[in-house]
Amino acid sequence: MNTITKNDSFRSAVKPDVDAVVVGAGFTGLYMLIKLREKGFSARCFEAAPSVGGTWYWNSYPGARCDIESMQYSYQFDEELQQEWEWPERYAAQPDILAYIEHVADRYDLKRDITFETRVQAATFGEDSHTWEVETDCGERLSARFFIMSVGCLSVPIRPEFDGAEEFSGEVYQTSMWPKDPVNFAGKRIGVIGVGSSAVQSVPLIAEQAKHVYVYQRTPNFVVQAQNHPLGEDDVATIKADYRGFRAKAWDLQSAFLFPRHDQSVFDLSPKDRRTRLDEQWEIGGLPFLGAFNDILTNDDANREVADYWESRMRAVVKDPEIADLLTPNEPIGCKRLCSGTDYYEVYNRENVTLVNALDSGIERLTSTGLRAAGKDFVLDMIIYATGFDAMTGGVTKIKITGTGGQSIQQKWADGPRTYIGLAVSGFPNMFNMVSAGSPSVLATMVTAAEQHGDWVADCLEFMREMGHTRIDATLEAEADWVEEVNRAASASLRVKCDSWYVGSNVEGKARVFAPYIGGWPSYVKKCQIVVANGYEGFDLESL
Ligand code: N01
Repeated sequence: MNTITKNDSFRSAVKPDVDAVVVGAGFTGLYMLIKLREKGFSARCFEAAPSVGGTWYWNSYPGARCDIESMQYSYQFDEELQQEWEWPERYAAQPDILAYIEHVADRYDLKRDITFETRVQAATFGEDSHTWEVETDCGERLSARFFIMSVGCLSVPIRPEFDGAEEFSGEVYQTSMWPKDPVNFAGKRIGVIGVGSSAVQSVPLIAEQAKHVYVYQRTPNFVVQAQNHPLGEDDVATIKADYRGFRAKAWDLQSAFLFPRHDQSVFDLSPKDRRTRLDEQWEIGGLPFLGAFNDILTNDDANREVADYWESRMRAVVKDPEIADLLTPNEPIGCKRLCSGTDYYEVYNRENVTLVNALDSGIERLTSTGLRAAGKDFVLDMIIYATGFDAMTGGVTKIKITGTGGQSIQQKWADGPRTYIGLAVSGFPNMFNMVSAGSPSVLATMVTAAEQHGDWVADCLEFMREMGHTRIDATLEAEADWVEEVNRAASASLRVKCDSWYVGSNVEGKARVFAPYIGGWPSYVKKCQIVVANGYEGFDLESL
């Protein structure tokens, strides 16, 4: 007699080529591979770049570094790994992050499951087979029970299409697709378009070498001093003495990121004490500046107080008051992602740097010798686009994904992303959307989020194998409830009040929706646990 075990049934009716296809070999994709292997699932990972790293592979522009501390922006699943790795700086530079990711890929022998320089361009769910048919741009087709999108939140660069772009005869670069060979800025007139984090980090370094840098700013950003520094042996030793305890403390926090934060309103303190607190938090540097008070992102008046403080710090640096005016944003601080920089405002005191107001008439066109903006022609040898990303959803919608009933992901998300706990999309069974819209993702420490998602998905697959299920799909009701919760959480935050990539307004035609879940890391994790504890509540499970 032929007995079908539960495990056989998981693979029975139609045996796919692999259990899972993983798209992307950044932090999330690599962790997913580790977990799949640990649980005995076969997997193929496809990665467009020649090596691992995801967005950290491509964003190798001068000055690129992370705005989350290196001792936290790293994996915690393996005590040996976190003990053995040595981060040189508080905020890791891109080459150090890439070296770490390469180390992880080699340490766990992950590259043998990754096909590089290959993009997944289409995936279609088969209702009869409960598998995904996946197609790459190299012509390979394969079937997989599960389709796991580890494509990153900030991985699809956008470049505005200016008239005359093809006429420009100089060098053209984009921060998010930076060449691997060194770029020579010496003696050159360079135009940088954009003033987001990528420009904030690169402009001071480019200005040290260039003949002249013109920075084209449409909307000013708030930039705080990163206060980056080499990591002291004592600091590292203290954390490593109880790395697990340190990580556990971070898990209890809204952003899964441990830094000094104060559970007090701006108005709980006298103006003098308020200033002292802000001074202290300024000296800590980087994103922790927003931890000075608990109502900076929820109360307009509190936010204004903190923005005024920020303005006083910026004006203390920038010598020309008209330039300082131009650098002052007219929106809540922290509404856009706060930029963490090193000597950014100092750069505008240099004779070889000009800030150009590209707000009113914008960049009118590119010419053979440079560009025309603010009614003037600028002669340039090089143009650098620091113009950002189709964030949160771009990596998913770029692929031709077809779910049940022939519905495409582009149709499904036409009015904004809809997910169930960020991980699943109703009508797209057996697809998991990692660290993206509908989960804390960019509002949490991404590597921590990658591990939480990877664990959840791997456990789910194991559960399905044990139960003999071959199909899992979020119900429309559960998805609608979660979308409502995502929107409810967002509406309580000032972050919905300005244009930013969080709401998709930087991409023409994109629905304006606050994409990440801002209800906090602990409540999100708890929700994921409840879903499991209640037998994958909100999901329909089927077996072939
Ligand atoms: O992109 P951005 P980014 N004409 O979208 C301008 C992460 N990151 O790559 O604001 C003129 O912030 C645009 O102007 P406006 C981090 O999360 C992290 O710098 O739309 N200008 C804006 O100034 C960050 O938030 C790190 O008016 C145009 C700029 O381009 C996220 O990535 C480092 C324009 C884009 O800024 C994105 O940062 C780097 C046009 N037609 C990145 N189109 C760290 O960890 C766009 N712009 C520190």
